[in-house]
Amino acid sequence: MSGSDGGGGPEVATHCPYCALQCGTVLAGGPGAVAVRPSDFPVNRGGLCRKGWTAPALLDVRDRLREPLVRDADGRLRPVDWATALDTVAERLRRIRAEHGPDAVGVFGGGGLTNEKAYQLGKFARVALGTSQIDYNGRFCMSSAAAAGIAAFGVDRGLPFPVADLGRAEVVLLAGANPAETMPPLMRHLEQARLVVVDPRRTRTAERAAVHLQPAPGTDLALALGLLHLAVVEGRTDSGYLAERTTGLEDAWQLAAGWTPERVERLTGVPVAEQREAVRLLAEAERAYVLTGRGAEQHSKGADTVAAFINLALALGLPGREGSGYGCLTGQGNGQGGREHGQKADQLPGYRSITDPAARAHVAGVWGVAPESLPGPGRSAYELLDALGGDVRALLVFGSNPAVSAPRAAHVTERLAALDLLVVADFVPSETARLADVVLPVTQWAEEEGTLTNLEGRVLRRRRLLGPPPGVRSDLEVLHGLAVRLGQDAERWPTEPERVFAELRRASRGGAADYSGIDYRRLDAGEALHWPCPEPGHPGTPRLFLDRFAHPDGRARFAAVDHRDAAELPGERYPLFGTTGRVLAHYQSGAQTRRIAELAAAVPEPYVEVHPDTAARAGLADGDLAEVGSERGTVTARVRLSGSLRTDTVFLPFHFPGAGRANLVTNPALDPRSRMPEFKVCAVRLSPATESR
Ligand SMILES: Nc1nc2c(c(=O)[nH]1)N[C@H]1C(S)=C(S)[C@@H](COP(=O)(O)OP(=O)(O)OC[C@H]3O[C@@H](n4cnc5c(=O)[nH]c(N)nc54)[C@H](O)[C@@H]3O)O[C@H]1N2
Ligand SMILES: Nc1nc2c(c(=O)[nH]1)N[C@H]1C(S)=C(S)[C@@H](COP(=O)(O)OP(=O)(O)OC[C@H]3O[C@@H](n4cnc5c(=O)[nH]c(N)nc54)[C@H](O)[C@@H]3O)O[C@H]1N2
Ligand code: SF4
Ligand SMILES: [Mo]
Repeated sequence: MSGSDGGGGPEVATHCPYCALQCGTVLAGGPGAVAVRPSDFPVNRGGLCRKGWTAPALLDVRDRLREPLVRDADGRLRPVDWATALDTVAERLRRIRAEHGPDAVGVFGGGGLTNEKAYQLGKFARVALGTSQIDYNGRFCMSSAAAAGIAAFGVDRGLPFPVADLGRAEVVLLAGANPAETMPPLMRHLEQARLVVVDPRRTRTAERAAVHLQPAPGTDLALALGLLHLAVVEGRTDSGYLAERTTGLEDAWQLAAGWTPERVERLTGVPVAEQREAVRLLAEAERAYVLTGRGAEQHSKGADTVAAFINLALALGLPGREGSGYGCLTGQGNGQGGREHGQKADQLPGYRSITDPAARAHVAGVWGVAPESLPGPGRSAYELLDALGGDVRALLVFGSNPAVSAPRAAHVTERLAALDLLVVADFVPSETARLADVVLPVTQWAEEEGTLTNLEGRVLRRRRLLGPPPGVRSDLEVLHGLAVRLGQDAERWPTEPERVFAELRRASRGGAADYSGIDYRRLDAGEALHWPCPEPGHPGTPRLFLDRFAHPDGRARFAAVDHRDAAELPGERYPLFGTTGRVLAHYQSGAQTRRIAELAAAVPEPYVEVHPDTAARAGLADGDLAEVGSERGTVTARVRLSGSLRTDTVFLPFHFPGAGRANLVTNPALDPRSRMPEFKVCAVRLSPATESR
């Protein structure tokens, strides 16, 4: 698909570097002068958000990393050549392994890495390092929905249907998702639908809603149980579907029976009439969807909360029916593929379990090692970060900025500083890279080839417009260079993405996420290939579950779940709910978007959204500098008044560094099933900042 536009130089068809919608784009131009325009790709249909439009500026940010850096005896990061940098890393890794064993080396990956990088990183950890200690930032993102999806349906694919299917929906329930800011072009597919939005804030998405349910943070599980309760007692369930396609409603009902609408209103603050209206809209629609986002998922009960929304969808007969369904809106550029190829602590490629003997034998065969040599499951992301400086002495970070994005960030920063060796591969000096002993400068999207898998399970090609800047290498080259120095056979660590993909296909064969029928040639010919795609002639699977769910009996499973409180509730010292999330102009830890002038100007500094009454009680006015404190720390942020917010809740975007890090206050309480931290609720207090008092 790359070629010439006839006059203005080369053009390539590729995708935006940021979120999981993976809007189609066309890049043109050359170094220092890259232009982007949207393509008519099905997910974005000619649209882009502000981040996509400004993405070319990422290629030339002022402080782009262009040479490896090693911290010297004076504690300063100094430029070195690649051989010195890689020798340094390999030598120190060998020493740490000799002294403390292979599990003393940890690896932290990212959902923004291409499929090829994610696959190679998991293999690198298990084979070249022999460590079990690998996990990635997707644990902070999709793990609760994945746990619930696997339990209910037998397989986890964010959307088991193409995004474009949403365009025919009559009603869509969005639980804790704000796509008007987090995936703006997705809203084009929701124009004709009536929306039921569940969010403590009146977001831009909620402004479009027919019904906006505004629960207190951390109460969605009770709300979802209440909606199921209403669906059952009002006779709105689909009995034919329930009998044929599901099991377990009785057990789920045992627990939902106690959640009368009145009790739900008392706990969540959502009026009975609004609960009824939401259920009525969903049940009366011919085509309806239930979608969850991070607002429902990032809780110490996130997996059960998603399960409760899936229960509701099942009761109404939505999943596995053409034109209806349940899905989770996956977040990062390769949030879907990133969770399939083995950078997760408990996982091997093909979305296989690392404890399954057959999976171990298959993958070990592809890797040319003995199955017994593969380590077992490691720690989850937060648990790994929490262990740094203890039994984990070294950490390699590829594609994440946990000093800003991990919960209880001050503690995580301390743990990072306690390491014997921190290595960060990045293209910008992120807050985490600045703490590193060795920084490795890598290529980015428009400088590399590869594949990503978008939120609908469709495998896409990332294509190169530019060569890498001098001094910069790809992540695959970095892994190759380190593997060889650790005594691996160079042949087994290819650096060409297409060769890595060929191996990934074999490793995935027979797994849930089977890519074995997909290759670059088919993708470059424009085929729309959604996994599973088990044979070269297979058309891919845009819609899962139409005939059967992926459990052996073909049925979806209701989950028997009950409400429980957030790990921390407001009380005397910390009287408010603190919640966190995103704004349109910034991406994640902000490492990328804070460096782009237009985006930085749009939202230049940390802020806290507060109801005017709550602000007044704290002695704060719009624009004042406030402190938001919790049991774990204090964030300093500018007050933004919002009359539509709940009076018991404040909201912090998490895109800012330093004293503005929302994660200084968040609670690392983990979901017992998914190990997801509770980013979306903790107890806080609000006061004027010391300097403005
Ligand atoms: N602009 C932008 N877009 C992005 C990203 C980004 O950083 N910036 N990141 C990408 C990634 S990785 C992800 S995961 C997605 C996330 O996409 P979303 O899930 O849409 O994003 P969030 O803002 O984290 O959370 C959504 C909403 O949850 C609400 N919320 C907070 N607490 C609760 C609660 O207890 N219950 C409910 N029901 N809602 C609650 C918040 O008010 C917020 O509006 O976005 C992707 N797209
Ligand atoms: N309070 C709060 N905290 C949150 C959340 C929340 O809602 N609230 N959301 C959580 C969620 S859903 C997520 S996904 C995480 C994300 O948080 P992070 O994991 O910190 O995500 P990014 O800021 O995207 O960091 C990616 C880093 O890797 C670099 N990078 C990008 N692509 C590549 C690549 O191909 N190779 C290499 N080597 N580097 C690359 C970027 O420059 C950047 O520095 O944050 C989580 N933290
Ligand atoms: S919605 Fe996501 S993929 Fe599309 S342009 Fe914006 S950031 Fe990029
Ligand atoms: Mo995410």
